[in-house]
Parts: sequence; structure tokens; C-alpha cells
Amino acid sequence: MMFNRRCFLFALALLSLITSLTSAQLLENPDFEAQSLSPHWLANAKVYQLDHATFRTGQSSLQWANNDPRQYLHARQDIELDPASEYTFEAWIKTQDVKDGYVTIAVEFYAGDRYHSGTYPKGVTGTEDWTHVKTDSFVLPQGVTRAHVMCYARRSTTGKAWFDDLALTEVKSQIMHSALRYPAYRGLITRGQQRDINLRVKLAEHLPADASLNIQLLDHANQVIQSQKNPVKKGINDITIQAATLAAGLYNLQLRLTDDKQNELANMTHRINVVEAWQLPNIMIDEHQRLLVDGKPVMPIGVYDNVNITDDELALLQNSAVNCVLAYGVPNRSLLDRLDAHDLKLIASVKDFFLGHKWTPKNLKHVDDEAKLMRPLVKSLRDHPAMLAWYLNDELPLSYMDRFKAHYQWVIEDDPAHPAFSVLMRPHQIDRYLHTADVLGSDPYPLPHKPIELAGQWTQQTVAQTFNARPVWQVVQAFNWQNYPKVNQNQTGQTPTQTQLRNMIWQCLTNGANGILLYSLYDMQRNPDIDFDTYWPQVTKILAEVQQHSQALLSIQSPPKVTIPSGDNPSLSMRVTRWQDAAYVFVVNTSDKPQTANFQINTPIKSIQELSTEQTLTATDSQHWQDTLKPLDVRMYRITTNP
Ligand SMILES: [Ca+2]
Repeated sequence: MMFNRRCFLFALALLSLITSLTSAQLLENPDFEAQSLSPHWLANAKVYQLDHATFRTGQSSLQWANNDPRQYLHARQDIELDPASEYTFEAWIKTQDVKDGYVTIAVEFYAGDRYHSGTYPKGVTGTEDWTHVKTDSFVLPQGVTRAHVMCYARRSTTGKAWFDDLALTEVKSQIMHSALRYPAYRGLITRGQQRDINLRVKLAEHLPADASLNIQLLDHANQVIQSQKNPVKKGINDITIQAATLAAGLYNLQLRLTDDKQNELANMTHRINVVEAWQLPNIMIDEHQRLLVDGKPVMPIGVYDNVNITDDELALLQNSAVNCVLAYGVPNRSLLDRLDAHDLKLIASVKDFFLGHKWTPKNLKHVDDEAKLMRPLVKSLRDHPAMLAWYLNDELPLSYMDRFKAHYQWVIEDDPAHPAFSVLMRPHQIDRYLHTADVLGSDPYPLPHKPIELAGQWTQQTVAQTFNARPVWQVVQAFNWQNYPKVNQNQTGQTPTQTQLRNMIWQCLTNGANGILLYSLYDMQRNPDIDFDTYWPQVTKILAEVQQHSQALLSIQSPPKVTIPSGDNPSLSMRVTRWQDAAYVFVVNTSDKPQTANFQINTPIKSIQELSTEQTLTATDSQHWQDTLKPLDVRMYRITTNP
């Protein structure tokens, strides 16, 4: 039993981590300057090697050498493409004595594991110096979920060749992205409290001049209640739509982007749902991007685990600041009962109900089965008091976009009372996922191979990409990469120390996250460099501190202005709030060197206390104080001010 469970845990964890190693760029290691081809390039060493003597730029290239015409091997990289965008793929190729074919590049598309189609530019043969090879621009065919870019030689080709300076470029992105900033959460407006609708529209670089946005508000009978036309520009457009007094009911806000001849360039519909105050769900997201449970703001403090979590483990969590569990596997009522008995809530995973990926349930054989399996499950658990949210997507790529939207729509229809959460691993394109979930997050796992600042940088990008219209719940590394040898090219790792874990969590919080989840409980139980009994008390201490300050963090009272003079301390991040009768300033030093900061506040200081040490500080003058933060330290000041 134990053995089976471990395998299960490992398999699920791997799914989540396999793709996390890739970063924001479209291709990894496109110039072959990294130390090894793996993990980004899958290339058979029989014919593919890094060559440090021949290269177009930098200090290396990819060499292909083949004497056996029966040997037909590819070097490839899996990539994520957006169905709404158009791309090109190009490379430089040098050849030597290439015969019976040519050396080239290609992009191949797959529907699940089934080959769908590809784009195959003509390549280079004979002996040629560096030659540019490029595909025509292409889009993702319908139904395709995966794509590979390839460097290879056609079947039966022999000789030697080099590849360098590859580029996969998005030549035309989706022209319009839009989100409601009010009412942001599922378009919910409480009748009688309505105010102007606030819409953010982001328009691509290739927007024609004199484009305009036609906006109509339609009621459930498709009667136009309101209509307006706005001129728009490239980039961000914030548009206000005056709210007429609306009766309770469903409305559609229809956007049509047109050029100067009234040709439609794009369209989008946002749902508006006017409800009576008593109809608001007990669990929801408010307009400040906070989770509300029974009307009160709550900071989700969670851990990843799975549906087989034991009662002993739940008891352990109950005695900590953890208030929710994200459980991999198919959720069930008995799990919810057990969580409820331990005062914990569930983020229930339905992330696997997609056709055509590695973890698709075996009984899901056709795309229609997704709804047949997922919707009854959602309906069967939605009334359980331990339900907190639905987990819709764990790092699946953009090619699933139409189905992300469908799954989200099912949750909205089948369970209006719980938000939907998705975690992505490319924070720079999270705006594409705005209409696939109510809550978004990203999962930087930087240590020890990447800078610890990644935790804050990803959070900042994620918050910016959601237009402040979605709460951001961040996933924080609490595992050692050595637990994942297959995807860890360095084969080394290190569990974040107490100082590093605290630092990463507070980087997320100071950059705008309103929830955090640790990845993962099962990793903490198997990290090779620190045993669980030593680590868990350190973790609970950090989480208790987050919980202690969660009401101050989530407070929406207008805060004072606190600044650190520019040029000073770029490695500090800060969140300033006001709660009850004091101002709170949370500051993180992401540097491994001490940092001295001079803080300025726009209101006269009466007293300053540093909360993690309970130390009283003395202000430099009525509006300044100075403090030195140790390497990777987090300081939290409670400041009372004179009126
Ligand atoms: Ca190179």
C-alpha cells in the first residue's frame, strides 16, 4: 500500500514539474550555448553532439553526423504555442558532404500522441557555409495539443551538418485581450450597489489605425440596454461603461473591435450577473482580489498533496497555519469529510479531465467524455462544507485553450459557489488565461540553480498579466530538485532553508500574491537533505507568521505612502498596508548581502516596532527611519502615526 502510494505521488509530482524547467522564452537553448543538450533538446547522441569548434555565433552549435542511411534520428524540443497566434521557425545550417537528401528544420503538430501535420521547409545539401532556413508563417491546426520543433536530416541522408541560432518567433499575436476589472469576479454585481463597469482592453502591435471598439450591453432577451463606441489604441485601454440601474439577472457585455471600414477584427463577450445581496455565495472573490469566506477575507495558506493524504497528516496540518489542501487525484466525499473533521478546506483537482495528455484518466477516451466525467463530479461535491475551490489546470499549455474555457464554463454553471484556480508556468503569458479561471498563480522553483528573486519576479509578472482583475495565489518551492532526477539536468538540489523559504513566501506576498501554496507535503516528507521532523517545525513557524499578519496584508484601508529613495536597494520588495490603527510595512531583502534602507513615510511617525523581533525602532526624524536587513531577511514594521 505504502509502495503504491509513493509511486502515485511521484508520478503526479513529476507531471507538475516536467515542464517547469522551461522558462519564458519560446525555445530553450536555441543557440546551443548551454552546457548540455538535455533536458531541453531530445537528441540521440549517436548522431547529435554539441560542437565547440564549429559555430555561427557564441562558442558552440549542434552537430549532426550520420554515415548510416538507415539511421533516421531527430533532435527535437517540445514547445507551447498559442492557437490565437502566428509563428515562424528559423535556423542557420552549415553542411559538409551531405548526400542523398538534405538537412533542415521542421515543426510537427500532434493531437495527443497522434501525428497531425507539420511544416517542412527545404533544407541544405552538399557542402555549404552557414545558410538561413525558415518556415512559412504557421498557426496551430485545430485539435492540436502539442508541437515539436526539429533539427534533422531527411530519411536516408548522410554527411555532416551544424545547426545554430534557432528562433521560434510569434509574428502575430492575438489582436485583443480584455478583462472586466469591475465586476471582475464572474461578472457579479450586487443589485443596488452597482457602479460603473470598468473594462481593460489590451490591443496588439498590429492594430490598424482608426480602429474602434463597439460595446453593447444586452439583457437576457438580447435587447440592447446600452451601447457605446470607443476609439482605441495599441496597448492598454481602460474603458468605463456607465452602469444603468440594472434589474437582477444575466447580461452580456459584447465587444466588437472594428477597423475604419467596420470590418470586425475581434470580438469578446463578458458576462454580467446582477444578483441580490442574499444570493452572493459564501465563498467568493471580492473586488480587491481577496478570498472571502462567509464575508471575511481569508489568506489561503495551502500545501499540495493528494487524495490519499492520511488522517495523521491532516492532524499535522490542522495544528499549523495551513487552512487548505490542494489534493492531486480525483476528489471524493470521504476526503472532504476527513478534511472537514480537521477544519481544513479542499482545493479539489479536476485538472486531469483533458483528453490527450499523459495523466488523462483511462476512461476518458473522447473529448465529450471530459464533460461526462467532470460535470457530475463537480455537482456531486459542490455542496460540501469543506470545498474551497476547483483546480482546473496544472501547467497545461495554451493549445488546450478552447477546453480550458469550456471547463471553466462548466464550473461557473455547475458550481456558482466556489472559485476556479489554475497554475501556470509561463508568467509572461498569463493574460491568455484570464478567461479560464477566477484565480491564477505561477510556480517558480528557483533553488538552487536559479536566483531566489525569481519568486518575486514571477509574482509581479503574474499580477501585472491579470490586469489586477484576478487574485494571484503563488506556489512556493518546498522541495529538493534531487527528488526529480529525470527532469533535473544538474542532478543536484537543495531543500530551501528556513530563511530561503520564508524569503520566497514573503517575496510572493510583497509582490501582490493574496494566497500561497507550498509544493509539496510529500516532498517535504522525502527531501534527502533535511528530515521532515526537523523541517516541518521550521515551515510551520513561517506559515504562522504569514497567518498572524494575513489580516493586515489583506486590509483594504488606504495605506500611507512609504518609499525607499530610488537607486537605493533594488533588491528590496515591499508591501504597505493600513489595518486598524497602524500602518504595516513588509520588506524583503532578496540579496545575500545585508541591505541598509532609508524609509520615508508621508505622515508623521509616532512609534515603530519591528514585529518579527518585537524590537522598537527609533525614527530618524518625523517621517524617516533607517534599518539594516540581514541577507535574505524579511522585516515587518508596525507604525503608528500622529494624526
Ligand atoms: Ca551558438
